Amino acid sequence: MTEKLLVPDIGDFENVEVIELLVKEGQEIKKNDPVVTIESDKSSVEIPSIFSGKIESINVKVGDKVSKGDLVLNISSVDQKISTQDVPKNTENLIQEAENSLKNQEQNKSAKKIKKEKSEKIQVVNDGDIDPLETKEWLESLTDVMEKDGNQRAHYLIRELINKAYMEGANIPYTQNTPYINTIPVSEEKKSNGDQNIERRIRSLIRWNAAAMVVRANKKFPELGGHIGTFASAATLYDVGMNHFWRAKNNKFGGDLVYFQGHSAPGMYARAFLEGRLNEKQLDSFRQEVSPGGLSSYPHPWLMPKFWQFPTVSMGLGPMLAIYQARYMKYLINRGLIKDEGRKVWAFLGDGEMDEPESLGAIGLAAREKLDNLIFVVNCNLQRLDGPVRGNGKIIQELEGIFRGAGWNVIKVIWGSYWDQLLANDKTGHLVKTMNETVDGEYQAMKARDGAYVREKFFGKYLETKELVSSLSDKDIWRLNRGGHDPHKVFAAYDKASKNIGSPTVVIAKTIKGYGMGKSGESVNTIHQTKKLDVDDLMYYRDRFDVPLTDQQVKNIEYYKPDQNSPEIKYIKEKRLQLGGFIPERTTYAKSIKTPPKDIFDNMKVSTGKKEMSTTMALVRMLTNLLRDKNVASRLVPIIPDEARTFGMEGFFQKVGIYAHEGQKYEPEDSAQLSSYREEKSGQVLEEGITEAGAMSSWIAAGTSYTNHDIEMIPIYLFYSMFGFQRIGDLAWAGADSQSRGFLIGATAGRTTLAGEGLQHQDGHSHLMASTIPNCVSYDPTFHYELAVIFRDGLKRMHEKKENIFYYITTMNENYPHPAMPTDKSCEEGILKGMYKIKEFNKHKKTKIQFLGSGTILREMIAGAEILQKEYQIDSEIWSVTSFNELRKDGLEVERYNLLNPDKEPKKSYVEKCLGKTEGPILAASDYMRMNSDQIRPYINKSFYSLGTDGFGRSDTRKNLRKFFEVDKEHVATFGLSVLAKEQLIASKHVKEAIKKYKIDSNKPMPTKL
Ligand SMILES: Cc1ncc(C[n+]2csc(CCOP(=O)(O)OP(=O)(O)O)c2C)c(N)n1
Ligand SMILES: [Mg+2]
Repeated sequence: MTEKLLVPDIGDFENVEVIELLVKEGQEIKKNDPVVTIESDKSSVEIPSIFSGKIESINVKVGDKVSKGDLVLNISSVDQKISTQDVPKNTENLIQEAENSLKNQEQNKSAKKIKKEKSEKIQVVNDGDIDPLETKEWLESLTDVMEKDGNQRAHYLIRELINKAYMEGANIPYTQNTPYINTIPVSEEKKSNGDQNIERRIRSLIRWNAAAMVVRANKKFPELGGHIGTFASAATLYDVGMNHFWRAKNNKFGGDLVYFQGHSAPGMYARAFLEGRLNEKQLDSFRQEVSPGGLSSYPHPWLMPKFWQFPTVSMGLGPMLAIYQARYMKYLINRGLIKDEGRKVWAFLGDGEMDEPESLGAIGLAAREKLDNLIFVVNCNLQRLDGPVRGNGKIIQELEGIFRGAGWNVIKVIWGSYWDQLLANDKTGHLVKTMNETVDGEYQAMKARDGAYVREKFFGKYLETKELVSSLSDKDIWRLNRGGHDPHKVFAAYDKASKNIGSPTVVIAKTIKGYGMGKSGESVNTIHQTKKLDVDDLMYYRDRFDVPLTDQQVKNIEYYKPDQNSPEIKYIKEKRLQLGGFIPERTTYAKSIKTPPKDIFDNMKVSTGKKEMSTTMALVRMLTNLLRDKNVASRLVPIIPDEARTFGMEGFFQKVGIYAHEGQKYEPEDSAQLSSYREEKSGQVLEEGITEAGAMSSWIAAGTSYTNHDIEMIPIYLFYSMFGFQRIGDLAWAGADSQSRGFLIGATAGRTTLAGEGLQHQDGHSHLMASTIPNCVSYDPTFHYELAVIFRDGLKRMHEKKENIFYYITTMNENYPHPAMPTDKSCEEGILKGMYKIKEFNKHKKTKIQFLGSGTILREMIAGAEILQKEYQIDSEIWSVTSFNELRKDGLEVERYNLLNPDKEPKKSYVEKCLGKTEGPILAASDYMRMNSDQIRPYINKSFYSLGTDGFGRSDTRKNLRKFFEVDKEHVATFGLSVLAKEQLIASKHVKEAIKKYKIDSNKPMPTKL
């Protein structure tokens, strides 16, 4: 039966042009196959067929204008058979979810209730308690409920009580905090099966070697720096993970991903030394990286590409990157690109670091997306660089409140096992009360003193607590340990964190900065920067951790590594073997992606005729083409921070869907439209919302997918160019260090091209920022074919040849016609190298000038050259400069070669090759600061002048902005004349005339001063 395929609802648009026919008459197609592409002045979308069958006739052709309801084609439809394959994806997801939820319910039912020992503890008598007996009764009832019906029931009743109180109008003070004790009660602690004695010995050796490598390096060269106190506080937190939890990547498993706290790196090297992965010579080259084999100061994959996976030392980036990494892992799973193996992402953070806005900036996303594959460990040693993190408060409680409020599973590990008995004996609750009341400044000061001081200041506060420790010696009191130094407590916390379902977990562990360093460092404000220890300190450290070194060996600051066959080395290796290999380790087994055929962008190499288009739109068209390439399509990761409509990308919503881990639980308002807001569990677009930092973190996760997930992906992050490097520069640097591969697209770029928006939106410097990153390749193309050539080359270099570079390309929102690609064979090479001749005016053969233009300003130069040709009989050659940055890189290299090889034939820079033999002075311009084009000045021995958009942007029309910044065609022509006059090639009267004619105010101050 013949069916008619009509143009569906395309939103507010009418008379939209058909730009591509994707099918032919007689062709068999399936439901949802795209049949034509239509394009408005803002975006292009494909119309899918809603029938399967054979196309009888096509009713539209390229160039036709269509509106909703117009006939596209007739199709002889085949009956739809209902098979499992035809179940719409969403329904499939619903069924799957329903099944999962049933499974979970079953599991919950069968989960045995945890019976508690009857607690004898009675809560402390609070100051405001007017009826302690009644309080006792309520508390006992609660204990009974917990014993009889379990925690869930107790929670339920408490919630009901709170609700009831609210309904009755009671004003309940809000609290996100629990008492200042461990979250996991002793009765629920899972015990480690490790050999604690041997683990302690191993840990002690790692501690020693980590400190020794820093001290040795600084003894040699005091300028090298390094940290001892941080790892000293975190050793147990890492060791328990290394011995029992973190599974390495191997041919059977994808591996857990661990973000190490940057300045705890010496500890990781010290462990790798015991594991036999690093040798003494390497440890001795800590922070001496210039010669090969040196160990980098902090985790830097660029410098140690086989070891480090994640750069973390710029505080705040680690937490954010880890959250988006965990989210991206789920994205890959939900898209069916990797298996769900229960892999985890662990991130180690400092308590001082948590003050960075980025550290907490994305924790809401982690909870919202139910990232139960994510575990934060915050090492609360109560100190940062200068002193206490919260002298007057309690960082652990503060973080607990923040994370709990955001929906995280919070596990506090405050007290070590030596406290268990004391807490059990705290019948009056005065111990917990003291713990609650003591501020971090006091906790820190106590650990810098001794047991007697703790007895007096802490336990001495109340009679009841004094009594509690009356039988303990000062030494015993001193031994009362903190949770983060107790392997049992840490193990129990990690165990619980690993098994948590439905939310991310944060383990907040209390430790001591400079743990074990005694008077020289423990809890001392200056410990962060201590990198030298004198002999006495070293002796103390050796004795404290029973490191088997003689006094002389200590004086020599020797490393200690037990024999290969020692129980310690055997144990450490065995543990890692059981966990699949070593961590950290960076490997990649990803297959490259075959670059799409050359003709994939052919439609961008022909002239658009009169049709006007922006380069942003050309890019979106290109992406649509790429989604038809079978090798590339599934690997594209379009990332947008709430700007899809700005860039005309809304067609992607329907075509590939927006990633949403829960699918779409609602019918979108625009469901009847072609570009409806479609969310799906297997959606491809990462619609990040308004978070450039988050979007960039996703880009890094996807750009390093080839190493962290062994699958090459192609992230394309489109953003307002002004909110790119300027906003997320540090993340871009970390992305570069991580060897991320992918595209950053600075859309709506150019100081004068983005009209209207004004000072804070108009970008005239992002290319200069891009040029600061060594492995960033950047381009500022003008025409669609340039974009196509650049993009395809990017795909090839990054994703087929696996070069560790990334691309920054600016695209603009100015609409103009695009010419066909010049047929000159060298054009493509020129586009990629940074410049090629696009036009020549040589009618008059008298005077000549060279114009170099970039981005949209190239068009002003062409127009300016036309004026000179027509009105002043001046010839010109016009060069499209696709990248001043790339030209400069080439120039730098050539210049260096020539200087270092004085006896060899000098090489020519590419700029020199292009312009060396040309006639006339050079005038260069772009929509960026003059510094952009000035970059190539040194590489051409000719008179060189530049125009640019130095200064603050402002809102106005494009025309007025270009006049203001003096980069419009009239200024190009006038400055062109002026340059020629200065070179004494024409009379200066022509310049004066032009200034008058084009109403140029020569007394106007520089735009930088306005
Ligand atoms: C963005 C940034 N700002 C400043 C620093 C310098 N810095 C390095 S460590 C540190 C203190 C860190 O304190 P904390 O997070 O508590 O870590 P700890 O050493 O105590 O474990 C500072 C300020 C940095 N690395 N990154
Ligand atoms: Mg700290």
